[in-house]
Amino acid sequence: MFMKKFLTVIMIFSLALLSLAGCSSSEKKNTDAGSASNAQEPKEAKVRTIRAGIGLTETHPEYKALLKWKELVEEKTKGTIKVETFPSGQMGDDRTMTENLQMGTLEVTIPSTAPLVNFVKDFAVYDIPFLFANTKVADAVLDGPVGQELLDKLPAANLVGLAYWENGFRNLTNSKHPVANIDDFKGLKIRTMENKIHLEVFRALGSNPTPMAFTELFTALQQGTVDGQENPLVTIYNSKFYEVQKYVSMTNHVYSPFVFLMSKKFWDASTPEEQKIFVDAAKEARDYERKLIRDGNDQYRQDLIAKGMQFTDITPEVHQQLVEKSSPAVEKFIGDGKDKLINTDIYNKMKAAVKEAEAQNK
Ligand code: KDG
Repeated sequence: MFMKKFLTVIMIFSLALLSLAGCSSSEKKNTDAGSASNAQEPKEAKVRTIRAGIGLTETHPEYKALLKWKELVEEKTKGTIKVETFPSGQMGDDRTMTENLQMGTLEVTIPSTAPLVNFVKDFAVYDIPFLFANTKVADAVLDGPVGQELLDKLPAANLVGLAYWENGFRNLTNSKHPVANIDDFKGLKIRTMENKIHLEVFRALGSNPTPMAFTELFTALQQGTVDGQENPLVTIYNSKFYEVQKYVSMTNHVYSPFVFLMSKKFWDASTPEEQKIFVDAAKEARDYERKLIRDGNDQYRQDLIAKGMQFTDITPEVHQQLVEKSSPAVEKFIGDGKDKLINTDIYNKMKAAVKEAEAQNK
């Protein structure tokens, strides 16, 4: 009896020992990274997905450059990050997509700076009409310290700005009549981006502006809810506004930058190596995007004429009148009060940076 009990205890004890040994060897397999046994059974790396949405069409350089960014990121992260792209406002308008980035339900969007003012007001400094005389000045300022200082304000709003891309110099289109003089603005119903300065400037020019999301614009033009809108030629062409607009005026009234935005949630969950890959790729794709737009501008004009649009170039005298009419509209937004959009410090820094860039690009 005693012997039987003794043998049973020994058996249970040895079984327990055996199973313990088995368990520890399999545990070892999983934790011993780089061991020979592990090399035969590689642990699946977790693939993370970036969803990137923009408002413009698949044919627009903004989307082509986004595809380039995707290619660079997927290649450099060796497939551990996958990028899914959504053009033509499939994920909503600039404002909605930016809100979704803040909440972490979308990872990337590339809006104009104008609607971004509703999230970080300092971006309003880019809404000053005729701030940049040409793209050389724009590039120098945007890619320089002042541009970076503004990007550095984004994380406080749960957003991360990787680089500035180009939307471009904006020009007025409408369906009513050629706009060659200030008087021609009178009474025109113009869609503007959702931005207080743009609204005020178009009011000061005598038109009747309405803020509206880009995703609603084509239908609004088609149905005559508005008579006109303003965008760079590249957008007027790729968004087929020539189907619903007749006249283009080369007002070049404001240079519109895009900001390549990433949700802070995704950024914070990425390694420093991945973060560097995101930024480097955003800069490489930026150069590609700017080149596509700039090389294409003359052709867009020809193509829009071929589609039946009538162009009006603005004389230096009318340009001067546009500057004079729009300045007081902007001035009321400059200052240090709570109701102001452009604080004196940013304004002064911007003016100094523009001056320096102009001197260097003479
Ligand atoms: O993808 C960017 C567009 O959504 C938008 O910013 C285009 O300039 C634009 C506008 O007029 O809304």
